[in-house]
Amino acid sequence: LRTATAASIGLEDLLGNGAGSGQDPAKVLLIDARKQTFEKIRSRLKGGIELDFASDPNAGFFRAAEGGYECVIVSTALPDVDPLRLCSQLRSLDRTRFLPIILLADRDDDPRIIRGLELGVNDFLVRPVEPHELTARLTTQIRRKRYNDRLRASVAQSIEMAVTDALTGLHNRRYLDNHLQTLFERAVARRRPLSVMIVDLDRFKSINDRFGHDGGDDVLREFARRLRQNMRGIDLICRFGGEEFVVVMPDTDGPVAEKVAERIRAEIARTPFMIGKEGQAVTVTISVGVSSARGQADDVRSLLKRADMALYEAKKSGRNKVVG
Ligand code: GH3
Ligand code: MG
Ligand code: MG
Ligand code: MG
Repeated sequence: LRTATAASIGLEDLLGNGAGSGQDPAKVLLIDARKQTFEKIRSRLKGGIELDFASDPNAGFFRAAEGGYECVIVSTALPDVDPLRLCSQLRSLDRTRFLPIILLADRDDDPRIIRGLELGVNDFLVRPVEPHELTARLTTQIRRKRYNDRLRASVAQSIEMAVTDALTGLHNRRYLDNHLQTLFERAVARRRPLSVMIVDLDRFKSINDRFGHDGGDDVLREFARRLRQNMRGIDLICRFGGEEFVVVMPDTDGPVAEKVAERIRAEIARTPFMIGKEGQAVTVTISVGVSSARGQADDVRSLLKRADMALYEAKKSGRNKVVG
């Protein structure tokens, strides 16, 4: 699974990745009206930090939003522009929400520094900038940002893994449990149709028996791929367990859902699956039970129950069938 490695990064990876620890240089953007300030600050920087410069606050804002920077220094010396407004704009934009901001202010500018900190500025520097302090404050912000970025990515990937089936990459049952109710309520409230199909591979035990568990896994993966290929982006496709799959189709009534199911059934039966390294061709068939939401009086449990009963009918009456 693509997400497995990144999600398993340890605390050491997170902490060891700060600026100045042999990693990529950090790009920092200075927004200040005077080129002189830029040259002064750049000459006082230690290695590991690359300083860019924007003399125009609007241009600076857009460059910060384009990404690639790990910290931005906003100077209070910006004619015609409120530097604090610029800071709060950076804070409110998705692209720059987590970008550290350091306010560069004059010694007697306490009210503005305090206001900046209230607005979410991360730190401040006071002119004239002392070289060690400059590097220390920048390094702290860059290290914190790198740590937070990795932590955020790791949390997002853990969440994704918790709702993803590792074998097929489809959503898992937990995801379905969380989302079907929402999709159902939305459909009922908008008086839109909603259909569900439960798909079960026929005689799957015998595929395992003939080709081993790995061969069976190949079939499940390939089936998931074909299922995904045949459904729309708004359909919710999940591996319910074992060799059973559930597809939720918003904006789809019963007759259309049955047509979709029939198309998939025919495609699966028509095109053999290639199993194992030698690529043995195996014909696989599926049975499908379809049900549709019946408005206010209906609920998710009975919707699934009806699809399951239809599936049972399909199995009982000979398999390789769709029952609605
Ligand atoms: P039917 O047509 O009645 O559905 O027959 P079946 O053999 O498909 O039915 P059954 O539900 O009895 O068997 C399903 C088999 O699927 C049993 C189980 O070993 C196998 N299975 C469940 N999960 C996996 C998996 O992740 N990989 C593999 N290879 N097999 C699995
Ligand atoms: Mg079964
Ligand atoms: Mg089966
Ligand atoms: Mg089954």
